[in-house]
Amino acid sequence: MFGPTSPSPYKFPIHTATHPEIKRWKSDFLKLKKMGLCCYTNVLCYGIGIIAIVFIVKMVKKMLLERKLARWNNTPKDVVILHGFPAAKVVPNASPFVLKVLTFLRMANINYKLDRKDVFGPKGKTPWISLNGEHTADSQMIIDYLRKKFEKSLNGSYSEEHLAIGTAVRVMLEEHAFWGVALDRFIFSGTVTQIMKANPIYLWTLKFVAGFIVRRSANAHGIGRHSEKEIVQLVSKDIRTVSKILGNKKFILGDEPCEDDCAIFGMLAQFLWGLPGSPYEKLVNGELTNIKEYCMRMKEKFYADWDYCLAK
Ligand SMILES: N[C@@H](CCC(=O)N[C@@H](CS)C(=O)NCC(=O)O)C(=O)O
Repeated sequence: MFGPTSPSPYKFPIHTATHPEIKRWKSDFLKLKKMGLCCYTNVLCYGIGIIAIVFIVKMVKKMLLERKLARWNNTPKDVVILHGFPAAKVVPNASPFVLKVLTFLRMANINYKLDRKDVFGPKGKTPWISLNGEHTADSQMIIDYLRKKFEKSLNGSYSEEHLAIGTAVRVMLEEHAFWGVALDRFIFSGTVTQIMKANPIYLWTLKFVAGFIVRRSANAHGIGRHSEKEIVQLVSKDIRTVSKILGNKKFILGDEPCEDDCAIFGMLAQFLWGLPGSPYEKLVNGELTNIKEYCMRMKEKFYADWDYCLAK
């Protein structure tokens, strides 16, 4: 037991502030404190730096977007400018969403012009349109906007119940089967380099960059986590479902096309013409004859100038 009078078990008096060992501890402690402070300061500086860079990038992006939109503020009155990719060698547009809007414009007899330079719009995607100084992005929002603006309803006398079937088919194709197009074109078969008209360096860069975006987005969606075989099975099932719903009808709901036929054609045309050599092309070119006939019918009705569109 130690008491105030018992001898210290330590070899030196630790309470002596001047003892060299204590002095060294003190200085080590001060050094550590300094280092810690430095560490905090560094983290703070890096944090501020990163926030500043993010802010600057956002501002520059915003400025560039404003400039881009300003270029399209004064266009001919009531002429829709449809911004999108240039025509591919095999379809008037390799984006099913651009082809959808293009088909709508033709179906509704609305004057339009194509712009192939400012491809990506206010939401960072294609298509988008400019009309009388207003800009709209997203194919479905574009169609909703144009329908109201030009008072064009393309849904004829179809009942609400019928129209709901068209919408369900459209959404299945756009939100699910679309990944079959993107993954095959940029990752599995990589046919984007075959179907687009551009120099090889540009095309290989596009394949690499867009391939990275497609892979990342498909993973976020969930479908990209399956194997190629599983994805082909899932997407083929979608196409078979459309084939069953279509049956012997001329268009998705009957003898006349409806608004959703624009989107349905925009996507099915990719499977038939836009993915050469893919399992989907084999499916619609072989077994699912009604899908092929449907595409041919839409093509004849709305693209009498098909070859001209491809050559432009
Ligand atoms: N929901 C959009 C989809 C448009 C879309 O995904 N476009 C693709 C080209 S087919 C795109 O711009 N992708 C670029 C990206 O995701 O960053 C629409 O209907 O317009």
